[in-house]
Amino acid sequence: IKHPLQSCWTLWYYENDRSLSWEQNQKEIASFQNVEDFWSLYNHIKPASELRQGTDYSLFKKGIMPMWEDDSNKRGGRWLFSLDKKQRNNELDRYFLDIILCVIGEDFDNADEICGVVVNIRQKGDKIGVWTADAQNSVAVLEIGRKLKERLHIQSRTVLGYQVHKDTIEKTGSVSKFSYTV
Ligand code: M7G
Repeated sequence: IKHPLQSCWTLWYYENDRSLSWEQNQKEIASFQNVEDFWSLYNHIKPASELRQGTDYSLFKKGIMPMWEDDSNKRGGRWLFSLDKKQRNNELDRYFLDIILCVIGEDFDNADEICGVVVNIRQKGDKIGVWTADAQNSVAVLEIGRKLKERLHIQSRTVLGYQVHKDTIEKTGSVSKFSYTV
């Protein structure tokens, strides 16, 4: 017997091919809706730490594209986990897996607000984002942020920030402000 998940999830892979648009570089890999199929997929793909720089994995509820423009994302934002370079070797994969398990387990009062998870593999430091649907829904955003921080055993003095996608899109320079912190 397979153990069903609350939602069906789709894994995407992004690779930067300059001859294609950003959207065209998002490739759908596979979908799953039970725990066993999640593990066979997870065990089959390269861990994030072994991907090339400039690539992403995105795991979104089926039907939501892993981009700001999707109707489910356009009013939303992300809880951002910024890792430093040395964390790729020992912490990135564990963080990403723990976040995925929280998200697909829908272990939140406001699990409906979660759209997906993205990991960006970048030279300047890898990032994991947990995308939620409505940046104005402060109750949901904060509940999700607090729970993630607790589940991932992030030290209380480490600040986790939430960025509204609109601010990320319009940002000038390399930093965009946090609308919430936990
Ligand atoms: P990134 O890959 O999120 O982070 O954004 P990085 O700056 O650390 O590499 C890099 C660029 O990819 C953005 O400036 C956009 O040009 C493009 N991009 C990223 N995202 C998440 C989107 C998206 O959702 N939609 C579109 N159209 N472009 C995006």
